[in-house]
Amino acid sequence: MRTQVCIIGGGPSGLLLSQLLHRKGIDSVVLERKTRDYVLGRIRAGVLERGFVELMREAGVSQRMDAEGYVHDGTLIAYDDRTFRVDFAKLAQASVLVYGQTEVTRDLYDAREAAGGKIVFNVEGVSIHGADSDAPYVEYTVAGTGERIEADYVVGCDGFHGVSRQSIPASVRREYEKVYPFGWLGILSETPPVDHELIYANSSRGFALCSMRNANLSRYYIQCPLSDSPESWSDAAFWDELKRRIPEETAAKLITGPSIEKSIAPLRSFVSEPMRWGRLFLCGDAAHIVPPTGAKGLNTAASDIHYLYHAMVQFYRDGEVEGLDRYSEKALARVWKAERFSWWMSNLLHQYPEAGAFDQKMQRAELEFLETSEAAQRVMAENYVGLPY
Ligand code: RFL
Ligand code: PHB
Repeated sequence: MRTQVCIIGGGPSGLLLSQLLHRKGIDSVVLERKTRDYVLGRIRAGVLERGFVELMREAGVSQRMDAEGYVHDGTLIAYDDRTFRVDFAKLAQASVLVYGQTEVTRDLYDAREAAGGKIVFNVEGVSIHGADSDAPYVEYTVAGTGERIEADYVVGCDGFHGVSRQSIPASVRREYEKVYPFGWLGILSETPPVDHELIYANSSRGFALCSMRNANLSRYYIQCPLSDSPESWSDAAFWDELKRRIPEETAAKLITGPSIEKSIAPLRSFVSEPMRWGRLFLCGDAAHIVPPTGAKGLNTAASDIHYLYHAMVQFYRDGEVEGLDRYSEKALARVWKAERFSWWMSNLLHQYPEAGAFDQKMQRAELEFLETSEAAQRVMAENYVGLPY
């Protein structure tokens, strides 16, 4: 088989790129290791930056998102017995949209299928060859049969555990990593959200986040030790712990119910440079990971897609390779700023087991400064709604 762009990974990055390219008449094939239902069963991001929203519109898949997404003009931050609001609309003249990654991915699958897009599910043993030549190709097996796809370019959208990053020789790759000494235990429940905005809470018992998907679907997280397992947390124990970590008046109005999903995510900051090697490009979690605290993971994947999509259009339309040549540099410049913001917000809100009395005072001073300084809140607002592409 031959295509113009072979995309490895059918998560949001791969599907969005495939759909955007399709709209410009550029052909692609998406190879996905799992099934569509499996991908849609992963509960992940919930907050979309304006740049992501624009890309979905450009991809022609924004109808449901525009109708059902919730515009958030600010967020609440709670610590001790205090709560303050960071007003995105006032400080950054922008907002974010609450619309789940599951829905984004579903809309993209529907659009690719409606357009007859080629997505191969259940692929195994994907390997990339000749990325440093003019004739790259990808090999894989599906249902026991070996297949080969020749392409102009290969794009690795296969997440943190994919094969694409590993296909770049170790002598070329430079990796930067920070692993945090805790995880997030998250639950999804068919209950109304406790507030119409998100609440990020720093409590002496650990971080908590009240988030949502829609008017009757809530998403809550609490910081937990990495040694915990979801099975060791009953729903009742989760709700009790969450209530202890959020402001009293919020806890009093929290509506609880059975969880319909419960999982633990480790927190990690990670960047692999460069994001291009020959004719192989990396996008999204394949190249970088952020802790979820600033809601930047999916959004940073989208900014990679933005740069690569425009570079590919420039190449196929005008024969111009400048955008492709500068992809890694441009994407990484924005990636590192999202890394900085997520790291800062994680440090601000979690209890670190190794933190001494001095570190605790620093965290408290930072929270008080953020509460009282409009300049500090503007910095947060600008980053939260998403830096310009
Ligand atoms: P994905 O979503 O991991 O998709 C990669 C796809 O590639 C497939 N794959 C392969 N296919 C073929 N061959 C192989 N060898 C393959 N290896 C892997 C996988 O099956 C998969 O379908 O990466 P992508 O597309 O780059 O998207 C990235 C986002 O999923 C991720 O950044 C976000 O979910 C992170 N994230 C959040 N991001 C936000 O912007 N806002 C948020 O509010 C937010 N909250 C979160 C999050 C991530 C979380 N977890 C669980 C990690 C909350 C959580 C709890
Ligand atoms: C979520 O709703 O899953 C969510 C929201 C905000 C974050 C992280 C996750 O910072």
